[in-house]
Amino acid sequence: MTILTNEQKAIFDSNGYLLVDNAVTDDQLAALRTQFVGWVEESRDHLEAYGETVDGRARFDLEPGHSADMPALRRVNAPTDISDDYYQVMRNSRMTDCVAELIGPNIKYHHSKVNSKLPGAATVVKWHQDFPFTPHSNDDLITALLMLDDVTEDNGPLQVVPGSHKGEIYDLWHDGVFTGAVDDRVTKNCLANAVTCTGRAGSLCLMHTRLLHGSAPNLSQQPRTLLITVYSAEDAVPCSPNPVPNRHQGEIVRGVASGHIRSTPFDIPMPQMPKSASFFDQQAKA
Ligand SMILES: O=C(O)CCC(=O)C(=O)O
Repeated sequence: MTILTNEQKAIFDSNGYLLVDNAVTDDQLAALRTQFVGWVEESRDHLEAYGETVDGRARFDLEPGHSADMPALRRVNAPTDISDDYYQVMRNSRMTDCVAELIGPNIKYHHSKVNSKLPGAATVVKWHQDFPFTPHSNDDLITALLMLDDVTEDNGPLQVVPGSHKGEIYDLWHDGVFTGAVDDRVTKNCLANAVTCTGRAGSLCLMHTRLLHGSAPNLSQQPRTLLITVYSAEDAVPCSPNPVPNRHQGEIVRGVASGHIRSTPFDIPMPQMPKSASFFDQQAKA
């Protein structure tokens, strides 16, 4: 049985993202939420980032101002390494099925993290594309953002630029420094073309790896917690180390290991190379 309709697949192809309701069961959602509450409780015992991922980096990251009384856990790296509930949802949920229907049949796990924006959290995610963080031999990669809380216009929702996955890959280096964000001119264009992704807890935003996206601070009284999971087609081979190394990277979660490598030539702009007409320039001309 398929989950996505042909119309939904066409929307993903043309917009570069797709919102899907009820991407996990109620039990799965409850288990993910309960586990996260447990991690927040645990964070009360710490004053700085703690825990260890497979490469020795901190697993739990804290917002400035975090305290035992006002815990502000903002990131859990590789939750699938330490929670069977998170691992099972990554491997075996409607979310996994949706990804397989879009870039399958053979799908590989890359990494995951939980991003939390507590009420009043200043955390901003600047506009960027994911592909430069996880370059592969082809761009059949999906970032699946599962809402663990209701996401509204006010609690720091994800924002995307529809169709931008068909444009260029923007430089994240400025004046010789890697900023992780596109430049001010592109940011301005993103804000002018942004669409906000809201939904009930359990909803999923499936995002193409080249899609321009960002998110604003949480100015509301409601938390905003996202489980972010990156999957690739099995024949997409990583060209750089995993930014969130984990025990399960490379596991085939749907289909089979064909061992094939498929590559696509990319025009990833280098700082010294002239840039081609941007997505926005092309939009203006259309
Ligand atoms: O937490 C968010 O709102 C988005 C996170 C994101 O874009 C990322 O981690 O690449």
